Amino acid sequence: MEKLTSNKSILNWIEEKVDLVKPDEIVWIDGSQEQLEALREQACKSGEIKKLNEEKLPGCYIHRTAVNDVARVEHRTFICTSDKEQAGPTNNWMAPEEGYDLVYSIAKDSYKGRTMYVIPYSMGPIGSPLAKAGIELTDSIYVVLNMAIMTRVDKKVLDVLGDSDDWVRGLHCRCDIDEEKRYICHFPEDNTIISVNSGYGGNVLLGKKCFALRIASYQGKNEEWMAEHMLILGIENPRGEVKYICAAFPSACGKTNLAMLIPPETYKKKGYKVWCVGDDIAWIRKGEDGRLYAINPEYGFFGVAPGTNEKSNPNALKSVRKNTIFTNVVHNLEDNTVWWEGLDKNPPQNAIDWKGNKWNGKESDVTGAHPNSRFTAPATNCPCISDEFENLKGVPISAIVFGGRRAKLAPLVYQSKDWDHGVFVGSIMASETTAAAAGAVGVVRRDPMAMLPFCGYNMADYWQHWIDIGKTLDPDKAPKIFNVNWFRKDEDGKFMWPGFGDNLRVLDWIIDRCEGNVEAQETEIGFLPKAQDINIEGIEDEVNIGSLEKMLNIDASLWREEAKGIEEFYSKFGDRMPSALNKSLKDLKENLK
Ligand code: GTP
Ligand code: SPV
Ligand code: MN
Repeated sequence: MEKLTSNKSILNWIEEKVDLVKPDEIVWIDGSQEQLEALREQACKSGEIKKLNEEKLPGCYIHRTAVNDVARVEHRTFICTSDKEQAGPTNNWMAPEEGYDLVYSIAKDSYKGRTMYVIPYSMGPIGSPLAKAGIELTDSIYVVLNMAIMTRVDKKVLDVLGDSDDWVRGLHCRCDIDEEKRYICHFPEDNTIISVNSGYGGNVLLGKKCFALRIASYQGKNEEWMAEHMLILGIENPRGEVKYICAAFPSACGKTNLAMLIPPETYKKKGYKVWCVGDDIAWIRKGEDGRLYAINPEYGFFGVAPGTNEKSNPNALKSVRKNTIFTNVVHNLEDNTVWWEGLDKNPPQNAIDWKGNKWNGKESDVTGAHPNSRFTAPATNCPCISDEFENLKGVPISAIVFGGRRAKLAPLVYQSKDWDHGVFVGSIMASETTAAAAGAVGVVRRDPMAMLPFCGYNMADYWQHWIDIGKTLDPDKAPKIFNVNWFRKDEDGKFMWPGFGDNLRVLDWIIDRCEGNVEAQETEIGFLPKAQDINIEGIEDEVNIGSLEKMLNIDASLWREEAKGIEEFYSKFGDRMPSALNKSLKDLKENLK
């Protein structure tokens, strides 16, 4: 088949990998609809995907991964740098030589009898100064079809790249989906990712977490930009002005939901609108006017299915009504559609669950969809996709928001004192774990900037990078930094804040703070809203000043405990710890005395 480029660095690398994995055939993916359609047909024939009801879900497919392969595997994810210290205490590390030996020995000959698909893709709008190119080699059509939704797969990527070798190398081998031999290895010094023995999204769609966060965070450190686990949304006020916010929450903690939120009735009536630029990843760089600008490097949404419904996220639901791939959800055999827990109160009675077993929703005591089941949908399907989604320069950021799941401790919202203190607020993030990664669910773990599993280098150097970026910004132009917690619970274990669309009420306060339109009270941890400044018009039956005060309460003894946890965490980084963060921690402890 015709090669789509004459770029030597690409052709040589592919040749090397062909010698290693020995495919029967090589197919270059040009992103054309005809080619993708032929692949869909082929994958339907082999059973890799199934076509869903064309009337109800046009262009949609369902796929099941192996039962042992349903989430990211953080304990098998490695950063392979020459110096162990470069990876830092929060990453698994292997020496590059050892890493290559290990994955190559597993990948060797693994494409025999199979086809190698060569996927050229762009992270970010093609031609944007913030975009970067990648090539992924895979032996899975499912991966090709997902990459074609999640990234810009196009021959043009290669034309724009020309002879340059500034592109990220990705090799994915399904092998035997053997979890004992599953490795996701990153070689930041070589712009290379190698993933073996998995077929689950986060492990194999190499443009996403592997490139756009782990490799890109490392590139950003060296090139004065930032790659963050953040959604990007625009809030349009009744005057038609749009302010952009980036927000970092850990996996399965509400980024997609917030990015697509529908304003509460009272806001809608006044003329507020919310626009989605991105739901998972932001690449951020200083623009010519001195402000920070963000692009969404992705082209689609790889969203959590369970809990997505007409009430929680109608825009996500509309986004998955066509040209979407569903993974590990319930296959409803009654009408060849899909279902998941929390979609509605009518589970199908004649269905197949995520494990491939017969499933009767009314009688079964096991869940039908995996808690980390996902949809892969084109961003352009989203009814509230921003007009700026393809803007090559990105959108100017007014506020950065951090947040996590904390049943106690963290208030509904607070603001940092300045940029450096904001970096501290991000660095002390912690959250109860979710099903997005293999392992126990609901345990509080420290997850700075929601980047714990995604930072491609030493976390202390990453914090220093944040501080250094701040130094290049005029304080008037730097985004203001906040922390939110939608997940605080009362004594009965119930969420105190209604969340979802009502989160706009908190973003409204955040924007008011950025514009200098509202006062705040200074506390031990930062600036908090006065309860009466959070607009609860229309939800008075769920929230009142008294409950807001509880959500905004700072329990000094809990925070003193927290400070100990932070200190212990910081101590892992030794003298690499930025002094500004040590100072903020010292101030916090002093304030809590
Ligand atoms: P990743 O794709 O893994 O990065 O996840 P995400 O951060 O995009 O999370 P998502 O928006 O998919 O939400 C995950 C879960 O959190 C879903 O079950 C939601 O129902 C729930 N959730 C989202 N927002 C809220 C909220 O404001 N309040 C509450 N209580 N739950 C929420
Ligand atoms: C996450 O886990 O943060 C995700 C899904 O967005 S994955 O692609 O698996 O990383
Ligand atoms: Mn994510």
